[in-house]
This record gives sequence, structure tokens and C-alpha cells, in this order.
Amino acid sequence: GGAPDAALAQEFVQFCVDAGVLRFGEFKTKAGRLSPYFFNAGLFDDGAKLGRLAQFYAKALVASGIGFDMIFGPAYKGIPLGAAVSIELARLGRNVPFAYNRKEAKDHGEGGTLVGAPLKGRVLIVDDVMSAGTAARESIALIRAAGATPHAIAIALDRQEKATEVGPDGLVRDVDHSAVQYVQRELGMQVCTIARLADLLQYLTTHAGGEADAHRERVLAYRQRYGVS
Ligand code: OMP
Repeated sequence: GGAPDAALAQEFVQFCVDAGVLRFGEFKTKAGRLSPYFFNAGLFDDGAKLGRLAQFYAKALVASGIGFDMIFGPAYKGIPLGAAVSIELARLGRNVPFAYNRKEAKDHGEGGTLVGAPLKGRVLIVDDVMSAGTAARESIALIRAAGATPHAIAIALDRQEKATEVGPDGLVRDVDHSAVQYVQRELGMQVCTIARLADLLQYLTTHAGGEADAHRERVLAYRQRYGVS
């Protein structure tokens, strides 16, 4: 784990802005927060962009030194990501099994919700973004239920914001740590991230002037409200 490589992170943020994957405006997150920026991995929408994205994940993974036995791509967005990263790692001489899940169980044919290699050993989850941590919790539960070990998570962007939890009263509340910090500290998992909110802010500082200044102000205000240190 650890902080992402600063130069790789800047290169990645630039790539995401150029591809229109990283946008500024007003967006509602899954946790119901009004965000001034949004990372839409669905917009890595051609072979060249997916290939380049996979290279970023692979570089960050190799640099992290994280060991794992197989890759799991959670439905839906993690499926092409996990596939692309598996292909890139195999190209680099590191061929590992790959699996993914369906959101709906099939009632015919192969049955079940898991597709691909059997889940076993130390599993690396490949996903797009971590915000409040709901998606990560679901993947971890699924891997455990299959009898395998959720060992590490690779994501493109760590939004570095407060995770949520369901209190004894059944209400969802913000907590003082991020989802990434939670899976690292409480679950003992390793997290590999290509870029974080801090890298996005660095990018906006480097590209100061014009629209970037206004974006930076709004992102700073958002971080003030929902961010963690
Ligand atoms: P959590 O499950 O709250 O960690 O949110 C992560 C998920 O939110 C991602 O897998 C996306 O589906 C979605 N998301 C983005 O894709 N990009 C963002 O910039 C923010 C979110 C989000 O809704 O928080």
C-alpha cells in the first residue's frame, strides 16, 4: 500500500481529464453527497483508453509490492477493469486467475453468481473508486462467503472521504476515517491506489488560472465537509 507514486498520479489525473473521465460540476455520489467532481470509469470507453488504464493499475500494483493469488472484478464496473488488469499483468509475465460476479443469480446453465476462476487464496479486488466504502464491503463479504481471503484492493481513485456506517438505530452516519483507512486498519487489507483526492488537488494547483481555480475552491470546500486527513 502506501501513498501512490506522485508522478504516476499526476500523469493519471491528466489522462482522466483528457478522456473526460474526471469532470467538474455538480454530482450526487452514491452516499448522497453533492460533489464538485466525479470520476466516471465507464468513460474509459475504447480499447486504447482501457489498455492505458490497465497499464496505470499494473504499474501501481508492481510499485506497491502487494502479493496476491488471483483477481476479482466486482459487477459491473469492476468486470472490465479486472479483465483489463489481468491481461496487462499477464503481458508483463504475471499471469493470475481472474473471476467476477453477476448481480443477479442465474436460474439455469452454470448457476450461481460467480464466473471465471474459483475464488481461493489471497484475492485482489480491482475496482474503480472508493468513497464511503459500500462497494468494497460487498466485495469483501462475497469473497469471504466463497471461502477465500480478501487480501488487497486496487482502485484508480481514493476520494479520501469519510466512510459511512449503519448505527444501532439503523441510521447511516459519517465516521472519522475513510473507507480506504478502514480496510487497511480494521480489516488488515492492503490498498493500491493510482491517485487520490490529494493528487487531484495538486493537479488543480499546477494548472492554476481560469476554471481550475474555481474547481479547486469547490473541491477544497467539499474536502472540508467530507474529507479525512
Ligand atoms: P462507495 O461504495 O461509497 O465507496 O462508492 C464507490 C462507488 O461510487 C463507485 O464504485 C462508483 O460506482 C461510484 N462513484 C464513482 O464512480 N465516481 C465518483 O467519483 C464517486 C462515486 C460515488 O458515488 O461515491
